[in-house]
Amino acid sequence: MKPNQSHFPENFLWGGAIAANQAEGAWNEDGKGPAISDVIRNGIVGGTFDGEVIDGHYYASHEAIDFYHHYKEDIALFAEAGLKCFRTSIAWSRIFPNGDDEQPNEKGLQFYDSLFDELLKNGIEPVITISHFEIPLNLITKYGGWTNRKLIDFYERYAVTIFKRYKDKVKYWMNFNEINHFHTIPLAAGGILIQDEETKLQDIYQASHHVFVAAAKAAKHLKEIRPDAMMGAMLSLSPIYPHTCHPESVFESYQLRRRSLFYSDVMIRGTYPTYAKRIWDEHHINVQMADGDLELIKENTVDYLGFSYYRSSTHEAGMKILGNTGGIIGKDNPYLEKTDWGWPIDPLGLRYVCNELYDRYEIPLFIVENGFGGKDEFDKDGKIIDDERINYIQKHLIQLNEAIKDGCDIIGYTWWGPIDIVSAGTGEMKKRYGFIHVDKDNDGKGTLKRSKKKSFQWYQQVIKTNGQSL
Ligand code: BGP
Repeated sequence: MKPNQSHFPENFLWGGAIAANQAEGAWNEDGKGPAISDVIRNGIVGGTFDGEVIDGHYYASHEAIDFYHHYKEDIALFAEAGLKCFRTSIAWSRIFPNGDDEQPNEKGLQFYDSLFDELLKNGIEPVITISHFEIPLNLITKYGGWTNRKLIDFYERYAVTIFKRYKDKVKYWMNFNEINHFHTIPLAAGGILIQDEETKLQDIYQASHHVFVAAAKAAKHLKEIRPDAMMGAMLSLSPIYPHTCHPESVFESYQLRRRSLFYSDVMIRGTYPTYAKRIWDEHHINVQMADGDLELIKENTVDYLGFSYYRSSTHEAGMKILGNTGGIIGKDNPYLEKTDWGWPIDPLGLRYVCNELYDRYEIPLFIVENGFGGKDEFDKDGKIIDDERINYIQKHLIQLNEAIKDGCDIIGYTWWGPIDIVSAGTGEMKKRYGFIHVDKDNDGKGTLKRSKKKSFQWYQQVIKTNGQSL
């Protein structure tokens, strides 16, 4: 890109993003309690829920890449790459091991003090997700997850604790990771154990309401504790294209898309969208609300919209429409190449979605996840030449630059998994996203040694030139 073609703003937040449960490991150290992610086999979100840790089974989150003990060395590499920001989550179960404890776990708090200090020392701005697929297990087994209104109080206590503790270290927050996945992975995203398909949507919308109230309370506290802090929503917002131009296909895709924006509509506009009534009526859903809930939601909206973008999806008339969804692939799109995991590669879709979201909400957008999950091999010289990954990111960043030129206010971009981490969907290590390789395989074997891939230097250049080297 020639200098005059790059439109990334001066203070653009170039970064990387991970989640505690996919990276930290140390699942039962220093007082941490078990979280949902610690008892799912064959995946962090998509596998089998054991309900407790069963001896002899391998749980990918237990060691992960042991970021808990390696963060200093990892942050040194992030700093060398030139990251301006780093997104991670706080593990709720480190701070409140059972979720309903009266007092926080001091050792858990200390860990994040050290982590944030290390980032700041290296000139890297922390961007923090409060809850990323990692609800303390007790809140699920004892209370039934977010379907229970009590979770609002537990989350509020947790949020206030971390806001007070880290107010001088963290400015950028996100309330929940991808809660629109309540519809596709209700257990991992919302601690919702679906007992009965008949009442599934009732449970999901009730849980969603609780999450909206909790998010509003958190936003309110944050502004009181640190007025210049920024609270964001974080959703999975892949665009949905009609598979054909048949009007039914076009209309259903539009309808599906509107419904997949339900969560951002509520958290950004502060009101339930008009289409909610029809969904609720048709599915006999009755959402219980307490006095004052709607006012609270109205008065405490988010400051920016964070979202993940990996791929687009297509919809054909007559395909089952869930009440709402995000991140599904839908019908095969013959125009797009796919990753080894079958995810369609669609850089223009990123420009499309930025324009769509900015037109709808007119608040800053932050791409907090984008990346290429692929298999990496060392070549005969002991190097990983990950040109496919570079290609993927480059094409997406070029489209992001176009979206900025289109007029969208985009404040940052965080590469998903700057260092290889455990895949949320499958629990594999083999599905790698990083520009830093970690020596660990799917069975948990390996030295955990970190090494740079070709994409390390490439991204370093991109950041250094503020996108001009693209
Ligand atoms: C998002 C999640 C992440 C992450 C990513 C990639 O939905 O927020 O936690 O893992 O998807 O998915 P996967 O790890 O399954 O490749």
